[in-house]
Amino acid sequence: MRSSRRAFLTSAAAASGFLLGCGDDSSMVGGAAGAGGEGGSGAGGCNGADPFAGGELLRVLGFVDDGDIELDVPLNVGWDGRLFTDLSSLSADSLLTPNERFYIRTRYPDQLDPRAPWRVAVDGLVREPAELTLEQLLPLAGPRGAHLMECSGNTRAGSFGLLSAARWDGIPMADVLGLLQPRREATRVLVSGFDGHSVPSANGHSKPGASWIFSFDQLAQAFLATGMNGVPLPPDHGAPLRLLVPGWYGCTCIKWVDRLSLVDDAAPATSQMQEFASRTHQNGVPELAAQYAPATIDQAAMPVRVERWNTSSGALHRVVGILWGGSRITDALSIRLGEEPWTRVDVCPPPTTNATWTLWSHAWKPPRSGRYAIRMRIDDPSIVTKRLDSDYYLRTVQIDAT
Ligand SMILES: Nc1nc2c(c(=O)[nH]1)N[C@H]1C(S)=C(S)[C@@H](COP(=O)(O)O)O[C@H]1N2
Ligand SMILES: [Mo]
Repeated sequence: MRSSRRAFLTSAAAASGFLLGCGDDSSMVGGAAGAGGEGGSGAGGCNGADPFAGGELLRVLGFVDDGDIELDVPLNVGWDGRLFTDLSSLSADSLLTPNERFYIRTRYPDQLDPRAPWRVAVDGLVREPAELTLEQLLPLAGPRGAHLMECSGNTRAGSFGLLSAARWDGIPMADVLGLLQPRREATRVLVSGFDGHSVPSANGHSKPGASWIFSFDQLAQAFLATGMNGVPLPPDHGAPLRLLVPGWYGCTCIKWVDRLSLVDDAAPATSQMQEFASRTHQNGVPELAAQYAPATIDQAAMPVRVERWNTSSGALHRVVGILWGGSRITDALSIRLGEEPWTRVDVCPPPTTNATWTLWSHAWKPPRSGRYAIRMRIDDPSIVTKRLDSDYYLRTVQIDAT
């Protein structure tokens, strides 16, 4: 058993009631406080009696098809540098990922000199090329709220651990753009980040030059992050400046931002946009940035652990998971365990934001031992769930005792 799992079980046993979906809401992210009851005794689920009240958590089951990549530790360097976040310990009071466990995709570039004064070059369709300094930018930074990030290449091999949530500080891109002097033809902005690594990527996938092109509208909610969970942005997460585009895949959230170029609708999609075309569900590989669909995260859901409990009415399992992505708030979530019928899931407290994830849980009595594929779906045909519906987030649990 991984040490973080062990630590989790210990704390689970120690903190009575901490696993209740409607437990202490004092640290809910995104202002989602208010819907829950008291943690622990008697409060129960939002929809009445809590079948786990007074029960004992016996063990936490993992998922059989996950890779065996080590979680919660930085691996490798440069482009191949990764940290996969262990999501199995998520609870109502740990909905923000601590910085040292926040997922990493590409580690601090070793060719970046941390002592040189940071400058953001401004060029392209501007009246005059310029440079922005940190002295100019940092006074514009403020709290920007909790937002999750997900790598568009978040896969089962990494236990879907390229997904994390933090509370950010930053400078609204609208304010940054207000400092520029765009020419009238400018319709878009190319955001580039430092990408000088002396060690090439082993699989050759990551090409140098991290950059993404956005229309001005697409950046309305975006910000240049300067802080993460109350401290300055850590080096691996793009210090001193990284773009954060709420609701978009991580590949658009350029780290170590050092250039803003104003471009027009004839600008070709950058090599990074082309590299990520299929992972962001584009139609083929768009030639122009203007043809590129917004790389938004569709509504999605997946289980993060299955718990086995001993309750007053016998053995009972609880599937705990997250709901995230999308742009409309919904709790119309259903689960299917193996060949059993689809059943509505308790999303409790109900979601109040799409900016970060929401916990859900589902009490379950497996009819027999064996393997169960766990599928989720959204019961609202007007909500797009392409990735979810392709079984991308399907996970499988092995039940040895019912
Ligand atoms: N300069 C630069 N920015 C980058 C990348 C990169 O390789 N270089 N990777 C992108 C990808 S694919 C993701 S998922 C996010 C990861 O951000 P994180 O490591 O802070 O989680 O950064 C994005 N920004
Ligand atoms: Mo990514």
